[in-house]
Amino acid sequence: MMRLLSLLLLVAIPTRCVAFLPSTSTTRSSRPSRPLSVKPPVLDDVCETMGVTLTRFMNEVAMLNPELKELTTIFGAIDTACKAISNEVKRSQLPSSETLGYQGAVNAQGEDQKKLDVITNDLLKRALRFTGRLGVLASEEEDTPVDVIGRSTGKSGSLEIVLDETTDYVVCFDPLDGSSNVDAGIPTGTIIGIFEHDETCEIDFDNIGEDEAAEQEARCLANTLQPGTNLVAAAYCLYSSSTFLTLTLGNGVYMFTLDETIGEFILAKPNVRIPESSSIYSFNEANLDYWDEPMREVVERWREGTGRSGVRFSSRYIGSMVGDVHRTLMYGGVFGYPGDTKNPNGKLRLLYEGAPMAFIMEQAGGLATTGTQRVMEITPEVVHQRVPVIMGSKNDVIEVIECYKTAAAPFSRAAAAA
Ligand code: AFP
Repeated sequence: MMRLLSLLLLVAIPTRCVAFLPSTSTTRSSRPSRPLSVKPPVLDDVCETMGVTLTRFMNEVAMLNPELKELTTIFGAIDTACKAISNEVKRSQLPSSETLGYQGAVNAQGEDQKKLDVITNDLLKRALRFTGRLGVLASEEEDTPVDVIGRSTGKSGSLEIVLDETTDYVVCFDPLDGSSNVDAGIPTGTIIGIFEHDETCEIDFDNIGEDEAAEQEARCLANTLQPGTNLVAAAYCLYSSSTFLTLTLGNGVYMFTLDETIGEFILAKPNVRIPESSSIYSFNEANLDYWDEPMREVVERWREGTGRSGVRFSSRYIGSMVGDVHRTLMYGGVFGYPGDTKNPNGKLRLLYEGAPMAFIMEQAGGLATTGTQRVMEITPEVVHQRVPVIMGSKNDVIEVIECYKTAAAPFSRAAAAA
């Protein structure tokens, strides 16, 4: 019966979901070497109607915006990978499962890899590779970005790059964020950022010398090193009481929930908006003594109820970014991992944690800052670069930014780090 009802819901969906204004981007031949953002959309009334599958949603996007057709294929892969990862995470708790615990290796950041980190990284990589739409992908679990057609030699910085005609996108992801707590059944998530590929990146290995090839390889890998303002899409999957897939294409935030009876992501919350003010903060407060001074001040005020709103804040912290950001989007709040004296750039990674989540947060009406800079505007210098992150309800994040601005001595991250 449940299955029947769900199917009926699907056939009753509207014919139009999302329309974008005519875009100035992007046929493959005319696209400039640096990406243009997708234009803001025009939304039909029917877009507020729930019950659209992710596949249907993306088909509508592609129908109205033919230049985004290849993005549909990427989201097809993400859809499949998220369902598969969700199953892996759930089944990992069975006594017969052998997927919990450590792999016995460390990743590029020197962190112990969980077995599930490796499994989910391979899963997502395979799903994306076979779309034929990717040039380069970068993952938390890879030392350096990997091309999806050629093979990594396994040595950092020495990759065989082969880019073919259909390679349009660069995808950066953290396959299983929060995995250090996965054995305890804590919510985990996948975070994904999608950039357009720089089309000037073609390497003619047969006709150039080694030095020139190495130079061109470096330039190709730099495809991953783009600021968040160049993102064309971002998404996260949350593996929790339900499996959620939240995405933005630069035109608002859409939240899908997996209906397990039919195996489809169903649009549950179109046009998600985060409350403008809140009374919840979400930080690892054990680090408070080491934080940047302005950050400490604001949180102390919120704790005492002497902040701008005069309201005493509560604390909610899972220690798993996707879960914490998802709750922040739903209820309002401020999630952060600020810089501190031990780690001036905090803990989170810019390319596959900070920037994609900042994109989603901004598209939902929130803000994301380092305290002194908009997260979306930072150009990474290296793939695994860390970034201080404070994101969430607009008015509360503004309070943080202002405190950094008006700190007794003008706050300087370099000075704080010295
Ligand atoms: P893991 O993937 O190693 O569990 O790290 C999770 C994370 O990157 C992010 O999801 C959390 O917000 C943050 O680290 C938690 O860090 P602390 O354990 O230092 O609070």
